[in-house]
Amino acid sequence: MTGNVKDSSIDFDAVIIGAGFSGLYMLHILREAGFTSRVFEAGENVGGVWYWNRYPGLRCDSESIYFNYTFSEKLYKGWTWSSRYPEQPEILSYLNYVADTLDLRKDITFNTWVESAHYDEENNKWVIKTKEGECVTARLFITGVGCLSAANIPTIKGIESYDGEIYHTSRWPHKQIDFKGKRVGVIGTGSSGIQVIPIIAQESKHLTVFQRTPQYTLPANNHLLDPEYLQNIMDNFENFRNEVRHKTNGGFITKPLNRSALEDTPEQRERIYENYWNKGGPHFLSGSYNDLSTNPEANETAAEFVKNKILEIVKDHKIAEKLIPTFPIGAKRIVIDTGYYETYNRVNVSLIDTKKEQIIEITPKGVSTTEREYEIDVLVLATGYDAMTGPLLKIDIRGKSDISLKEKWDGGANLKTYLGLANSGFPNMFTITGPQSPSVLGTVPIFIEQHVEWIAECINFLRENEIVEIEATKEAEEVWSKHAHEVASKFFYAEHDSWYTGANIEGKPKGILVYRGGFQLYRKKCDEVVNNGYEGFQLTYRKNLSNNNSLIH
Ligand code: NA7
Repeated sequence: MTGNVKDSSIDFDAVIIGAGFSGLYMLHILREAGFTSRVFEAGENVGGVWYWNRYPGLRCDSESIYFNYTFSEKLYKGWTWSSRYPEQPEILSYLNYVADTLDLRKDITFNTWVESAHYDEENNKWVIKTKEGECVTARLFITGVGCLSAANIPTIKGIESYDGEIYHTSRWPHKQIDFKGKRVGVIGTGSSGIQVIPIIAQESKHLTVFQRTPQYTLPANNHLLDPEYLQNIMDNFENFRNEVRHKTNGGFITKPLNRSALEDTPEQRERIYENYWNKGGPHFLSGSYNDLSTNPEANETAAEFVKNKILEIVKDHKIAEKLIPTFPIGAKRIVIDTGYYETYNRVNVSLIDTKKEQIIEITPKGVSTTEREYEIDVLVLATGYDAMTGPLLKIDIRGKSDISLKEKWDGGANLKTYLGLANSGFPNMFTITGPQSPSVLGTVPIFIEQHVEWIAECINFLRENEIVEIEATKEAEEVWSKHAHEVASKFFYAEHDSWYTGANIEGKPKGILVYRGGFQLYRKKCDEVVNNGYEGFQLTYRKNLSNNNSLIH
């Protein structure tokens, strides 16, 4: 891999994990400010989740015009998206374009898995070790490991005995999988399943979908982007950037109507919902009535509309009934699709409701349920992720007194962070889009930019003020975690089982993993911390240290 340089130096100002959206920008901004940095990346190229996650049909559920960096006008204007919702190969090309344009690869070590990061209290440095045998030190340790990057591999009995081809959607091979003439099984009907199912149905001999929980999905209404529309954004870039960064949830510019769903007549509601359904994408929820997430009765009107759509689209009533979700709409992350419900009108597609016909085991030939054995040539696991905390807990991260992050969070049962960015007991460590930050509840690259810029400003502050150590206090963590719970409680479904709460992983304690206060409130809180002299952080000045530790270079 070109650019996969193993630097001869072993001491850096910052070590960053991950060469996705987070790691690339973090590296760039620190390098521009004169800090020495190294990125470790497990993949053989840049991209992060967009490198690993490449199943057919994969598209992002954020609109492409927002799904990029906005920090550089030149960078923004040097790239043209083709369609409303970007598909994975295009996102990956975009990140390669960024890495090339900013010449980032020379500071990235690819094909390298960070196994551990331990804080050396005596020298105020992080000691980072890789599976490949490297050991480096850094004043600052920054994780850009993604929110949805640790695959949830189901522990179904017999899975290791299966003789056919088996793929998890998040670790898709870097070659085309041939489904032609094959019997394919898909386990899981979240966003990944819902995107891959229509494509496999078209290519395979027969597709059997094993559905545990039906999910709400809305038509993406994807289309090619009008060059005039794009030109208008380019011509008004400064306004666009300001709007995206400071007035919205990272791109969801549609504001909800200023009224409750219950204020309208059923006919009026039908017209509103139909309008937003046809617009496509998540606007159905974010752009229609203002109380769908706070009032169960209002929520039920939107859920009912989608249920009726399913009954209208899916011709076989029995199949349609199986596809109707029974939980509040929006409680699990809303999915957007292209032709999902229509797929169940195909004769080569079967739908198994595994709550009624349970999966007993995977056999060498296929999937065995309480009813029968399904012979399967290719088995696709679309079973999602150990979200938010999962990617961090896969690494042996240890702070002061050799306490691991896992111990500190009690495996997740006692999850407390400061702003989702920092943790008490873990000085000089920052988690980009970490648990209890807005992370996935909006357009992720825009949220990443805010985190990266906050961290970079903080690091500059440390350098300018000869501060050797910055550490979140326990009190600040308590306050932040309480606030995260309070803002979540306004959403009547916030504790519903989903990957937002960790309930999708067997044995994982349920918690509030994402910050639901909104991006603008979050940004304001982060800015206040800075304006109040890094309130909630304990700062250790060099002059107060007996060992006169060296500063950030
Ligand atoms: P999700 O949304 O977590 O969906 C995973 C699906 O897999 C879901 O239908 C699960 O059913 C099902 N699942 C998980 N484990 C099992 C087992 N053991 N047996 C049967 N079915 C299982 O992950 P996705 O990858 O689709 O999407 C994640 C996010 O990525 C998405 O929200 C977008 O933001 C992008 P369950 O609902 O738990 O009953």
